[in-house]
Amino acid sequence: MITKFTRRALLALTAVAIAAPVYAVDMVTLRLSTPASETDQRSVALVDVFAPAVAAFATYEPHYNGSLIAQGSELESIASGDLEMSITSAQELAQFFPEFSIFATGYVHQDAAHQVAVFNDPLMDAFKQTVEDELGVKLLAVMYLGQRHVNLRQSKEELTVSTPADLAGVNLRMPGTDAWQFLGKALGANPTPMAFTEVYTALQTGSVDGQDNPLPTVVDSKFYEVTKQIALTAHLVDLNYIAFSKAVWDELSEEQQATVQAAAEAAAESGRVKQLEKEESLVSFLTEKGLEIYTPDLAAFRAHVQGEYAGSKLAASWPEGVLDKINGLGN
Ligand code: KDO
Repeated sequence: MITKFTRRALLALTAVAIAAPVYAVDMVTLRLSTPASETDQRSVALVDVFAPAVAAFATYEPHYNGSLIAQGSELESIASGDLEMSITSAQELAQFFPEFSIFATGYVHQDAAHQVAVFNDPLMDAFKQTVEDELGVKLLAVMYLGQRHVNLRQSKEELTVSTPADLAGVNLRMPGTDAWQFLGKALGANPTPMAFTEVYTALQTGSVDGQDNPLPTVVDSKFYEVTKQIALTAHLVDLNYIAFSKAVWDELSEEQQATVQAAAEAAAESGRVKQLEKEESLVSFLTEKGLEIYTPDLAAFRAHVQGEYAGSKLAASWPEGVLDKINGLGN
């Protein structure tokens, strides 16, 4: 089911991309747009692992910090033939296909390995096929972003986060799609939609009270300079998908397609390993920077978040039985 964009509009976009290929057959340029920085582990993995693997027939051209396409518009750009790649999220896909919100739901994915098992399981086939058929986008591999936690400007003395009730009235920046905003409310906060590239300044000036992201992002984007505490809510084991233009894919030989697929999987694996290492080591780095880091009442957060999703409009879009299958792939 498509919500924000009509099926006809999507087909028109993908028709343009298919009818007007602008790529040389022997050498293609693969522009990737992401709000992430150049030093984010996903960006690094794509440059270090993906780019050299496809170099015989493709020039990889990344654009960081949302400098080419604004966060959230990348999928439309791929569909219309204006972009070849992005690191997209389930939340962004849910704007087109609400059933993707299942992968953006709090406390569903358990860890990085669970994400991979889910992505490679036959349960994903219908999801991937819909995106390919209706948006002209191939989802090649799943990238690990990490466990998202609540990161606030207030000190722990000013506000200690034990349960969702403690986040009442807290102006928490979340990315600007429905699935993200729902998660922010489910956490008990007052979510404020905002592009990633604006978060540092918003924290600095106090136009928001906090943000949620994994520890490697807090460090990479220097949010620790403008915040005082992190409550380790682990409310979302967050993922991104390597999104690739189907129109470009169809220009490639079978051998080149296999190379692109393998390169994407290898980059995702490399980024995952490094991101997991960073998550392990960064608590001490952030503590040294003066942040108070502590674990709230996780059972209370989990129960509250799961209660908010149960019976929600989002949950109504999830295909029958998929949540059970996802849970069955976990520990
Ligand atoms: C963010 O905007 O908070 C977020 O973490 C959402 C992710 O889906 C991803 O887009 C990420 O930003 C960017 O890649 C920047 O790291």
